[in-house]
Amino acid sequence: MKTGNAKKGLFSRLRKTGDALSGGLAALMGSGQGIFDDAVFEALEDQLIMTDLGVTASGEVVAALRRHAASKRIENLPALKNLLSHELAAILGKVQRSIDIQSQPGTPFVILMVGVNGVGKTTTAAKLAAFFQRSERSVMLAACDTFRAAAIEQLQTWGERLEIPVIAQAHGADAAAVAHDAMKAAQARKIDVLIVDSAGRQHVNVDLMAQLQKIKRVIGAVDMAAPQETLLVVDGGTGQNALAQVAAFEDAVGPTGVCVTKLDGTARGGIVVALARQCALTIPFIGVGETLEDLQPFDADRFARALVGIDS
Ligand SMILES: Nc1nc2c(ncn2[C@@H]2O[C@H](COP(=O)(O)OP(=O)(O)OP(=O)(O)O)[C@@H](O)[C@H]2O)c(=O)[nH]1
Ligand SMILES: [Mg+2]
Repeated sequence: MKTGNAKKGLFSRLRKTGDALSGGLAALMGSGQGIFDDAVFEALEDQLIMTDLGVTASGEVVAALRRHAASKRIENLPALKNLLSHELAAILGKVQRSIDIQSQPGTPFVILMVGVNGVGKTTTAAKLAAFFQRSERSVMLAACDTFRAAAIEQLQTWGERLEIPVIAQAHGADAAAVAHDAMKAAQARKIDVLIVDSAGRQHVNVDLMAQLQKIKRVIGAVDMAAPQETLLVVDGGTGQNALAQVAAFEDAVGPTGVCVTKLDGTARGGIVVALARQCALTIPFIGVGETLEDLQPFDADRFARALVGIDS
């Protein structure tokens, strides 16, 4: 993916949130004529909460803007957007992290995908495979969702499109046994990156967590250092429930990072700020569409600008 396109892409992909915030800000500027009184600040805080930024982060951001406005007049809409994006970027910067693939021949870098049902685990696994392929890494997929009937075929279809091997067993097989097979196969074939898909159920489902723990144990038994990453996938449109999902998975399987998907389909992209503010986990990638190219390494500054509707 070319960087220039990616830059343009993010603004248009986050357009729903960008338009929502930017429209709200324009209305505020109109009403306050650049003079920000309490009523305008309160309205701004409401706008931020509406995009799912969360009450805490919205309050902090508005407090910072208040401090700024006290010392300097905010002249126009671009100035307000700039200030706001700057404040958001300060929060988001803390969770930006790129995944550094360190692998030796015969010791694959293992990424385990986890998350509740329907959030985009399998699609994100395929997008990640394409991402690492673009940097000349050999990739293998493991179909450890043996729970949902069509899950194995879904991953195999991605594997065919990407021309990468998919290790699978029959529907209903022990997911941990598939993980074990995949580890052995990836080692034998000297694969750089093994991406392990898993089944999704609700985060309160005890069986799901037990199965994920078993998958992790089996992977770790083959290579103590693996899985190097356990990525929790959350749907950006789920709202504040995403925070509950993070808490449940943190307790059960200790994710190393969060991938927030479907940010193209929601006007509530502020959830990423809420996650950044309230969770200890980093955000290496975001999903902004259904195709293989629609996965982007998370860039705090660019994301903050797109969120407030700045096209840059
Ligand atoms: N618009 C949009 N759709 C996405 C994105 N990521 C995934 N999807 C779609 O979301 C739907 C579910 O994706 P899956 O990858 O099957 O989700 P999953 O978590 O593996 O689902 P289960 O295996 O049933 O738990 C599919 O239709 C995907 O195309 C995204 O970033 N944007
Ligand atoms: Mg799936």
